[in-house]
Amino acid sequence: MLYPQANQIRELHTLDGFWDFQTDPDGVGESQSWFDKLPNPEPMAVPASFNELTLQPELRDYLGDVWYLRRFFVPATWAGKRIWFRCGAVNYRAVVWINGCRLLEHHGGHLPFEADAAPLLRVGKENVVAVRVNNVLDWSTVPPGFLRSLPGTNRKELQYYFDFFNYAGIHRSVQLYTTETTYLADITIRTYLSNNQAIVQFQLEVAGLAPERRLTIIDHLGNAVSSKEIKGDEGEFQLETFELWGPGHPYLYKMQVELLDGQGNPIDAYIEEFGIRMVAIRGNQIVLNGEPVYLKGCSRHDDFYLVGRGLNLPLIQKDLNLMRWLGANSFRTSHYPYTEEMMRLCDRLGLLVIDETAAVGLQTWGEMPVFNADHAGEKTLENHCRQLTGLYRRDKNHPCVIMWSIANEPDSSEENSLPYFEKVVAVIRNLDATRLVTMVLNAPVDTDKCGQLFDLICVNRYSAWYTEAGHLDTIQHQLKTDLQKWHQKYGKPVMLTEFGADTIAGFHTLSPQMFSEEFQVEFLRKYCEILDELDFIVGEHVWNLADFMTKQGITRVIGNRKGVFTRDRQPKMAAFYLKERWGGKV
Ligand code: GCB
Repeated sequence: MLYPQANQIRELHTLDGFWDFQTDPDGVGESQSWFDKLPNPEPMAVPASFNELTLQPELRDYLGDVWYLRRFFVPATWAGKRIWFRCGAVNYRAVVWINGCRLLEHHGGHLPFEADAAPLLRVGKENVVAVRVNNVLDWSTVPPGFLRSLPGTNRKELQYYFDFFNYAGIHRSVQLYTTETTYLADITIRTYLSNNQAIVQFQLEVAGLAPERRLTIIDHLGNAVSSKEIKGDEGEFQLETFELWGPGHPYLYKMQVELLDGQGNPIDAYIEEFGIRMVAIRGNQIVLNGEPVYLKGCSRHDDFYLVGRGLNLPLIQKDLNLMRWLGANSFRTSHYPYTEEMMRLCDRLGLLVIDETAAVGLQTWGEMPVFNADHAGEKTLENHCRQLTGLYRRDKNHPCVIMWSIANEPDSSEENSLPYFEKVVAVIRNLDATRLVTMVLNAPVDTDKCGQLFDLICVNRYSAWYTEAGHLDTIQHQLKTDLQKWHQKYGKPVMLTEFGADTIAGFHTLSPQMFSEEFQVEFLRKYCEILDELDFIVGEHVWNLADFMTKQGITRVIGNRKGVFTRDRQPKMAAFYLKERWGGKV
C-alpha cells in the first residue's frame, strides 16, 4: 500500500487535530446515529492513544467502543476525483462512517487502511466522518486476549499475554488524498546484482486504463539516471554504475512513476524511494551486499508519556538518534508494525530492521489452545496471515527491512504449532524471496518444534532474571550450552533477540543486585562475553531501548524497566556500557 503523497496530480489533506470523542460502554452509538453527532462529546487529540488524556482516570483501562467524530470541508475542485480516506492505524477495530454511511471496517491495530470515499462525500460542502474504535481482544485477534470478570465489581479486565499496555485509539494520521479515477494503486521494487550490474525490477498495479507508463530512476542529487516508457505493468532497469544501500551509506534512489494518457499527459504520478541492497544467509553469517553483518541494537516500543502509542515524530527521531549514539545498526519492531514514518527514517539513516507482525502472546491457555482449529485457531491463523500480508504490502519497498519476524515467543513446543506456522511462513515466502524470515522463540530448545522453518534462529533469554534470579554467575554456562544446542539442533546461525534486566534509574548497589544500575551492566556484560565466544551468533538485541508502560503486575514498577534509557530517554549506566561495546561515536 502506497504512503500518501501530494504532487502535481495528487492532493493531500490531513484530518489530524482535535476530534469529538465519547465512550459508548453500552454499544448504543450505531442505533442512536452517533455517526452524525455525538450526544456528549469532549475533545480528543488525533493521532494519540485516548487512555491518558482526559479528566476521567477510568478511561485508562476502558474496554469497549469509543467514538471519534469530526467535520471537514471538501473543496469543489475535487469533484470527479477519487477521494481516499486513509488512516495509518487504529487499535484495534475500526468502523468508519462518512455522512452517516458506512465506508469501511478494519481489524488489526497497526496497519493502514483506506477506501475511496468519493461516492459518500459532498464536494464544495461540509462533511462529517465518524470512527468507532473497539479495543477488546479475543481468541481470533492477533494479538489474542480475553475478558475476565473482576470479583466483587461489575467490571471486566482484558487478559493478554504480552508485556506492553494495550493502548487504544486513532494512533496514526488520518488523511484524505485524491487521485484521478485511473491511478497507480501499488508498486513493488526489487533489486539484485548480476554481472556487476544492479537490476531494479518493478511491478505496477494500475487501476483503470492508462495507455503508457513512464518510469524514471532519480539519484540522490535529483538527476535522472535512467528512464523508460512501457505499456505493460512490469519491467526492469539495468544500472552499470550505482550506489549500494547499507548502514553507514544509506544511499536512496527515487523511482518516479507516471501514468500517461494517449497524448503523453500524466494522469497520475508517484515517487517511491528505494535502495539497492541484498541480504542472505551464508554459512553462519548474515550477509548484506556480500559482506557479513553483525546485528547490534536494542528493541523498543512505540511508547511515550501521555500520547501512549500515538504517532510521535520527535520520539521516532530521538530513538533512532539514541540508537546511533549507542553504535547500534539495527532493531526489531517488537511486537507490532511501527509507523510508516519510522520506516522511512530508517531507510534514510541506514538502520536495519527486523519487521515483526503483531502476533505476540500466542500461547496455549488451558482449555483454549490458540493453534487449535476447534477453538479459535482457524480464525487466528486467518488474521495472522492477513496481517502479515498487510505488513508486506506496506513495507516491501523499504531497504531497511532485511527480515520478517512472523511472531514473538509463541508456544512453539505445542504439537499444533508446527502446522500453524508452516502455513504462516508459506505466506511470506510466497510473497517475498528477497528477505530473511524468522520467528522469535523462547521455548526450551529440546521441545521447540518450529526452528526448522526459519533462515536463522532468533531466541530470547533471561537467565539470572526470570530464572536463577539475581545469580549472575549462572548466566554463562546456561547461555552457552543453550545457544550451542540451538545451533546444533537446526544447523543455522543464531541471534539473541532479547536479554535484559529491570533497572530503576538511580538505584545503586556496591555489589550488583537486581534492579540496580550496576546489576544491569554486569548482566549485559556476562551475556555479551558468551556471545563473543560463539562464532555462529549473528546478532544481539538488548531488551529494551527505553522503559515502557505495561499492564499492572507484581513484576512491573509502573511499567517494564528494562530500558537502558528511562522512559523520558535519559541514559542509565548500561547505555554507556553498550556505547563502548558497540563503538557509538557521537
Ligand atoms: C519477553 C518478551 C517481551 C517482554 C520481556 C520482559 O520475553 O518478548 O515482550 O517485555 O520478555 O521484559 O519480560
